Amino acid sequence: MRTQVVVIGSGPSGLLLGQLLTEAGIDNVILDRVGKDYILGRVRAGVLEEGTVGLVDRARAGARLHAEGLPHDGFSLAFDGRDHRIDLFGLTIGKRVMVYGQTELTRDLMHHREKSGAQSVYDAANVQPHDFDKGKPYVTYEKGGGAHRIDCDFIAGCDGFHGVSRKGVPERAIRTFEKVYPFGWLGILADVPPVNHELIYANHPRGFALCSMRSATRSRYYIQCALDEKIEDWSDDRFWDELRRRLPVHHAEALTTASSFEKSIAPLRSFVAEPMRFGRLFLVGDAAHIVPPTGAKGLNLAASDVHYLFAGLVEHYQDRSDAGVDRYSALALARVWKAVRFSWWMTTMMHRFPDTSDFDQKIQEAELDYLTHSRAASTALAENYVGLPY
Ligand code: FAS
Ligand code: PHB
Repeated sequence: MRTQVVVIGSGPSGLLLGQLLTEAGIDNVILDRVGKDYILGRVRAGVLEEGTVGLVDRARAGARLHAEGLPHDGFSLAFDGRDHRIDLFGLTIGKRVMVYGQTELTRDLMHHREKSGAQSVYDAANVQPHDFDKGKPYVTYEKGGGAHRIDCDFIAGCDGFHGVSRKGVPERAIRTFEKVYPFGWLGILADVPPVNHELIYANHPRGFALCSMRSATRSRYYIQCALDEKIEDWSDDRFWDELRRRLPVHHAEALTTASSFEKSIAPLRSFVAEPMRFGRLFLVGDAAHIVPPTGAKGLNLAASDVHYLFAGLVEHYQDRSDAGVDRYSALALARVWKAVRFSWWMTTMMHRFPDTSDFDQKIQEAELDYLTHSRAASTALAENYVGLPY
C-alpha cells in the first residue's frame, strides 16, 4: 500500500493533521494501536485557544464546538481566601478561550474523518516507522494476524509521550530536556453545575486546586496530590472535603457535589525533544513535548505544531517547495519553549513544593500580589493564557 503521509496516532494531533490533509487533497492514513473507545475514554484537556478553534474550523469539524463550547473571557486566581479575576478579554483587547473537552473534540474529529472516507486503522499492533532518514520512508504494523506495510513520502509521529516515533530516532540525533514535578493532579468529573461561571486556579497552603468544567451541568475539578497517592484512598467525600478546604469560603459553601464518574491521578512533567524533525519523520504534539496542565497548553501546543507541519506539507505538494517542512522544527520549538516556560511559571507559582522554604513562600505570595495588582503583569499572564501568536 502507498500513501503520501502516514500519521501515527489518532489523538488530537493525528486527527487534526489528518483532517486538514484530507481537506487539502493530500492522501493520508492514520494508525493507532488502540481502538476509538479507548481513546475517547481518556479524560484530558478542557481549554482551547482561538488558534486551536481556528484549525478545527479549517478542518470543518467545529460545528458542535461552537454550539456546545463555552467561550470564557476570564478566569480567577484564588489565594488568601479571595478571588482575583484575570480579565483575558480586556487585557488582550478581545481574545478569549473556549472551554470544550478534548474528548468531545476528539469525537468530532473522528466523526468528520469517518464522513470524509479517509483511512484510519485502529488496534494496529507493533507500528514501526522505517527509513525516514533515507528518503523512502515506510511504516509497518500488524493487524488481523497479518503484517502490513505502507510506503509513504512523510511520517507524522503524533503518537504521544509514550509513542514509538520519538523512540525510533537514533539517540545521537535527539536531545531531550525534562523537569519532573514532585506532585500530581487528582482529577474528577461529576455531573454537577460548576461552582463558578469561569475557571478558578487556587493557591492554598494545603496545595493547588482547579475548578473547571465541561458544560453548565458537568464539572471538572483537580487537587494537587503527592505522587504516591492511590486513587482507592480517595473517596468522593474525601475529595470534596479537600477541595472545599482549598477554596475561598464563598466558593466552598456554594460547591455542589455528587458521585464522580471519572477519577484519575496525572503526574506533572515538563519535557521537550529537539529537534522535531528527522529526515521524513516529524514529531508532533505530546510525542515531542509535555507541559504541566496548569497553563492549559498541552493540547494547544499540539495544535500549533499541526499548523506549522500542515503548512509545510501543503507547500511541498502544491508549490514543490520544502521551505516549510525545513522550517517546521525551528518554528514549532520557538512557540513550544515559550509555552513550556509559561506552564512552568504557572505551576511554580500555584503549587506547594515539598521543599518550599519560608523565603520561597514569601516570594510566591509576592508574585501573586504583584500579578493581581499590576496591569502589566496580568497582561503578560493573559496573553500567554489565551495563546501566543502562531
Ligand atoms: P495523545 O497522547 O493524545 O495521542 C497519542 C495517540 O497515539 C494515542 O491515541 C495513542 O493510542 C497513540 N499511540 C501511542 N503509541 C502508539 C504506537 N506505538 N502505535 C500507534 N499509536 C500509538 N492538556 C491540557 O491542555 N489540559 C489538561 O488538563 C491536560 N490533562 C492531561 C492529563 C493526562 C493524564 C495526560 C496524559 C495529558 C493531559 N493533557 C492536558 C495533555 C493532553 O491533552 C495532550 O496535550 C494531548 O492529548 C496531546 O495530543 P496528542 O499529541 O495527539 O497525543
Ligand atoms: C480542564 O478543564 O481539564 C483543565 C482546564 C484548565 C487547565 C487544566 C485542565 O489549566
